[in-house]
Amino acid sequence: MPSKKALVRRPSPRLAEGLVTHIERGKVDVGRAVKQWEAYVEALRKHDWEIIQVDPADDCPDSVFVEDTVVMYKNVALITRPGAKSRRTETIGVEEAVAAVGCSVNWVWEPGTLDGGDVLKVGDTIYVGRSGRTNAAGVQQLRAAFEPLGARVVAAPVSKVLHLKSAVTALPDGTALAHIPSIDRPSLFPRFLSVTEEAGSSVVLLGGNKLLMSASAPKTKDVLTDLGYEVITVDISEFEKVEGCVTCLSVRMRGLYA
Ligand code: CIR
Repeated sequence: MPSKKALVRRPSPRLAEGLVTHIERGKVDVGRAVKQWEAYVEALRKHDWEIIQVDPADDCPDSVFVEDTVVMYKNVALITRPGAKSRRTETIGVEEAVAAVGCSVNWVWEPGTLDGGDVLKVGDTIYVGRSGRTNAAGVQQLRAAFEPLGARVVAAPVSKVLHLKSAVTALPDGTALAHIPSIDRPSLFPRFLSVTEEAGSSVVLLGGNKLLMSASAPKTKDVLTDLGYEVITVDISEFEKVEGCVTCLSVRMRGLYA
């Protein structure tokens, strides 16, 4: 069985100060968030993911959203340059963690900005959101890093939500799982299944037909279960209050690393 590793990072005690851009700020219960995070990590572990904990970055309120700091393709880890200045130092511990796993490491440089939440991989197609966080130079640098390795990079305007993956992720067969009202250009995705709940557009592929998704999208869970998927839900309400979704709490690596 190919090895499955997931990077995660324990929530900062300052999580409640996390950035909020497109939603009303809710009151975050940090103690509850830590319990939810532990259950999320346990769900990955239970489905054969080896957990790699990045050193916590307690001074960075958004550091639990580790997905935004690195993009993996083949054996290369592209360390991002997050669009929000308050998040820039989050990459330091992540760099160490991916190097320790044996990845080749590359970086996004100024003036580029890129958040991993804007990067959706479907096989060798890499969709990248040109969002409030990811700029044109960031898109260009992603292309320069991964196209020589065999990726096809497709840029997608994102104006209605924080990140591309706030509105669309992909099922194991490559079908885009999409909340259409949140997507600027749905026509960029050749085959999509539209869902009515915004949180329903975000799934983590656990392996085989198993999907991990937020408990706040019960109708989507029913739709996906009815299509033959085994859906595991986790309560991530405290992270949703600061615009997090189920993908952003981990970085999944499949097989190709050290
Ligand atoms: C932020 O605004 O950066 C955080 N409060 C939320 C980041 C969520 N990341 C993600 O969905 N990939």
